[in-house]
Amino acid sequence: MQRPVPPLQGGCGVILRLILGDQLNINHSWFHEPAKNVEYVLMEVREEATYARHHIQKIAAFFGAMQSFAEDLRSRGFAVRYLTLDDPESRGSFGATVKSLLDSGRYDGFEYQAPDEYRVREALAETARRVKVRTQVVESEHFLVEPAFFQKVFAGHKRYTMELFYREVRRRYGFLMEDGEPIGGRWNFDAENRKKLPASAAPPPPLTFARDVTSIVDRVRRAKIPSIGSIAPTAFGWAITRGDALQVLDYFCRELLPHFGSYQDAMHTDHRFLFHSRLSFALNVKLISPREVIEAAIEAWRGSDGAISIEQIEGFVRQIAGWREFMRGIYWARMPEYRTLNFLEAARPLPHYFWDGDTRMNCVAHAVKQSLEESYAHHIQRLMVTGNFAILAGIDPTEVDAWYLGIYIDALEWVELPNTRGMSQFADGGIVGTKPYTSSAQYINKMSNYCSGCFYNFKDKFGERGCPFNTLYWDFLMRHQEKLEKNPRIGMGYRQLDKMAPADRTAIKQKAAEILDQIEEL
Ligand code: FAD
Ligand code: DLZ
Ligand code: SF4
Repeated sequence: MQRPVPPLQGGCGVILRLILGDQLNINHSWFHEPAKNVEYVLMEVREEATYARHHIQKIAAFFGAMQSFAEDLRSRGFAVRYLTLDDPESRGSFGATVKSLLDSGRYDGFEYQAPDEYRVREALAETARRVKVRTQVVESEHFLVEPAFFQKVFAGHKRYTMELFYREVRRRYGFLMEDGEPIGGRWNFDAENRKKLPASAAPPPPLTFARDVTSIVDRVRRAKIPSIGSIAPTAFGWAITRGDALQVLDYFCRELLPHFGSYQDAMHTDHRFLFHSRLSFALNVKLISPREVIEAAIEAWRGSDGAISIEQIEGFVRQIAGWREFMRGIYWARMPEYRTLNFLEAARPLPHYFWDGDTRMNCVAHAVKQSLEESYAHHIQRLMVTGNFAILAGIDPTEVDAWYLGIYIDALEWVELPNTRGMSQFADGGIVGTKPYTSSAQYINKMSNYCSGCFYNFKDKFGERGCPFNTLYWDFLMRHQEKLEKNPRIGMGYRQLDKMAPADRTAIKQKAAEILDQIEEL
């Protein structure tokens, strides 16, 4: 419900503070207490809803979370304007809308929190240059470390490594540390995080909500915003308020953390979420902070009296204190050129089944259909199924980025880009990771039950039903031999290739050419 904005008068020091859709942090110092002569604005704008072809659940989650946040602020006594997509004052973009509000003469100052995305940071800096009022940019007060910390960790180093960075973050916060040493005697229990889900395992269902977002979906449809995927608008399941997010965190610590690490990399046709937390959206829009998530999980681990083992908690802490912050560091160290990198010169268009899931490759069909229905796939589905296929097939990383940026509820460029273009597509030539994350069907079969129900044969690479991942895996190594063979982390692949009979190498090349020729029909 839209309540009237209290009458603040311009010309007497009224400040306009912009809150972006991913800045819903109630613990930000802006919100310690209602300030006189400060008006907050949240805005649904066409440009944000269309810079990628977003999943309808992603748009509903952002607008729903923004609306709830505005209501929360109002109930605490803050003066808030909420501009819906169809509000006549919404001018289609952050910059144009802010400019038009400021040009009204109602405000004497403009403040905003530093945006996490380069695109938006540039746009708002440009707006700030064009308006006549005093402008101030403040920190968003969310992340564990700032880009300067990242730069300091890697000063004098030839390359970035997640492990080095992660250790420094743990030292700084004392996460899982005792007397300056990592608890458990090791920094990283990754080797214990790779179990296949046993047939008898029954992961608990995800904790979901049943909010009615019909009015949002209607508004998006009326505005003819293109979207992908499906939604049940009367029973929207994602956490979109801080209260929801805290419940999801509590549920994770009680029900999922005990097995999180062990089955972190597992995939299963019957279990879409396994032991994953589903906290990425709430984290990325700042409903909840990385520090409180990590501290709650560590407390649950400590209180479990050994029932939760060290590899479960360390695996979780590493994702948030390590990977999430590391990706942000890379993004800000390497933008804007990062989004143009294409080390492997990949240029093929994304095949149709990324949009409809209609393929005989069971793993891809499952990962895509799930993504279209849930706006979610977990890390290994993103990396080792869709991402793996895209890199092996040589898909243009710009098309791959656009797909990931649109389809996932948690997708914001600062975290999507280093994960997709960097970690998954190796288009950065090894800035994020030390080697391309590619695999044949062997890995997918080891970590999932996808292959047993597949049209293709996971053991074959030559025949009519030979798994495309197998053929393309070896063909990829041959195609990029010049660029990759000196990489010590891929050495084993090339040694195996050396041992392969020349006739087999030729057969693989021929079969791969056929597969790529008929990529739309796989
Ligand atoms: P969990 O498995 O429960 O992990 C806990 C938290 O750790 C996540 O919520 C997330 O905040 C963090 N995390 C885990 N892995 C990563 C990672 N590699 N990078 C950053 N944070 C991580 N994550 C996004 O938040 N937004 C994206 O746009 C995004 N795009 C991705 C694209 C590709 C190609 C790949 C391989 C990964 C991507 N990820 C992205 C990382 C990861 O897949 C998601 O964070 C995770 O699946 C979210 O689900 P969850 O909350 O259940 O995570
Ligand atoms: C993702 C998204 C969408 C779909 N729509 C909006 C919007 O209308 N208004 C808004 O403030 N934010 C939206 N967002 C999230 C923004 O893209 C995100 O806040 C910026 O990119 C800053 O990183
Ligand atoms: Fe995927 Fe190949 Fe396994 Fe089929 S056989 S599920 S295409 S890896």
